[in-house]
Amino acid sequence: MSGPFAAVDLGASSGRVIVGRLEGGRLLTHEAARFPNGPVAVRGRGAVTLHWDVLGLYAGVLTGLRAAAREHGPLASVGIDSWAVDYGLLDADGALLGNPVHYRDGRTAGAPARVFAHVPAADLYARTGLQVQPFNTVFQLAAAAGSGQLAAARRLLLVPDLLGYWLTGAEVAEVTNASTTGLLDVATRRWSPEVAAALETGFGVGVAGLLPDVVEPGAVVGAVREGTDGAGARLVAVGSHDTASAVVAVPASTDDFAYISCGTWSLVGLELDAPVLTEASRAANFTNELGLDGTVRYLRNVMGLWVLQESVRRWEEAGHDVDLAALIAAAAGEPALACVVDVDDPSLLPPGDMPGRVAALAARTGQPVPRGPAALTRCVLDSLALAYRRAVRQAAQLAGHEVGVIHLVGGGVRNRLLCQLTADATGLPVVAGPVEGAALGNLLVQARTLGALDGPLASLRQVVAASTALEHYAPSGSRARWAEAEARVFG
Ligand code: ADP
Ligand code: LRH
Repeated sequence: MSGPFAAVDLGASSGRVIVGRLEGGRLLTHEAARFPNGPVAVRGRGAVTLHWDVLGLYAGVLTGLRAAAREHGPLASVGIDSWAVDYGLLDADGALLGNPVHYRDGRTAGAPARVFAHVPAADLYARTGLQVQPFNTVFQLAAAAGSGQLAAARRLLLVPDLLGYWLTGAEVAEVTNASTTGLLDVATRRWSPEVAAALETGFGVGVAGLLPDVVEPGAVVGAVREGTDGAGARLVAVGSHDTASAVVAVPASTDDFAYISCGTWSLVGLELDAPVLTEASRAANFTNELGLDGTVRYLRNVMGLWVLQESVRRWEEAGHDVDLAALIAAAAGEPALACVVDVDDPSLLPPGDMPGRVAALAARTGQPVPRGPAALTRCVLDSLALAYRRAVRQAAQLAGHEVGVIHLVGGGVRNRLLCQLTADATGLPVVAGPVEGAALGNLLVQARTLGALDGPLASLRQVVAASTALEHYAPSGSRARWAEAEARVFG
């Protein structure tokens, strides 16, 4: 069946429903719906908690599926991907216990250290291959230990699986997203009994009973129920972690590629056949997340365009109208590498005064503080490119994998200044596109599952290349200036 397929792709800044159809070896896409997404701060009895508006997102999904079916006819299938690590809890009746907590919420402060007291960090890395981020599901669960919600919970579903459950009634855990939890064994691609035991003994969290069976992308999870928008369509497990779907859609034609999935986050790394679990890899905080067809996504999280997004939000709150294209054009006119910061500094993770925090980082390293939005934007983009340079170089070294080209996918493709800076900083050619990488990867896995395509990952990538206008950036300028800037921040 050549379609129509519907990709539900929920990013941290927006959700979209994109319809695709295969015609003559090309994937033709149409955006059926787009809706905003972001943290909602709620003050309960105690501190403020950041949540996702998951019912609002589900309403957006339903509206999108309705529009898709109206415009393109009955849907053959639906696939859902979203950001990683966050989850909803269901009670014994299958009802949602509260709004999922946002990974940027502060409740996980100190949680990694408490977990490491029960299972040493090195052991956890050996089993799960996962980088330490305070928001990994395993740390969120440790932070939530003792709560009424966890006590009442009978099922834990990651966000895409939760939406799939509402559409079909089926409860599963898709493996690419499960691999971001810190609860999955990277070798067996199944839940780790050892990590579950540590959570149980250390925190009284009986996670084993909460977790559903793991499925690989390409499994048919169920059928969308009658009376629901999209009824009758099959729900296909895709790379339900948005980054996994984005990596599927990297239009690489050779093996020597690195990718940057560039949206709210920048996920920078390599596709490998096997995890890298060395001590050096752990020390560099590289992660081994799971990908399509048995692959490993060996990557580092770079804080990403979030820093710019959140700065823009701050300026708009202060009453300024911000036009992103004009801001980037102004940043292009600012002096290069005047000030660079470590964009992965933990101070930049929570929402808040991003311009102030970036300025504080600049001051801490004795650099001139960027004054005004254009200079601040230039500092953020230079700093992102610097972080990409380090991550690509370190991933290549740690995995013993040569890199000859960088593929950049996601909303950042639209930021031509960032694409050029990435080529300049790394000294590598950059191929930019597609913008909607995750949605394309999602659609292609559905198409293959329903028999409209066959063959390995490489053949799916050929379809992306045939369907997308790619932009090429050649490295320019002095590499020595980037080395000097790197030394300024990282010594
Ligand atoms: P996510 O999936 O995480 O929500 P996206 O892949 O949609 O993120 O990318 C969002 C980012 O893309 C924005 O933060 C913004 O920086 C960038 N972006 C989107 N549109 C444009 C544009 N027209 N020009 C420059 N950058 C853009
Ligand atoms: C990007 C992403 C990333 C995760 C983060 C929580 O959207 O899925 O891969 O680390 O969100």
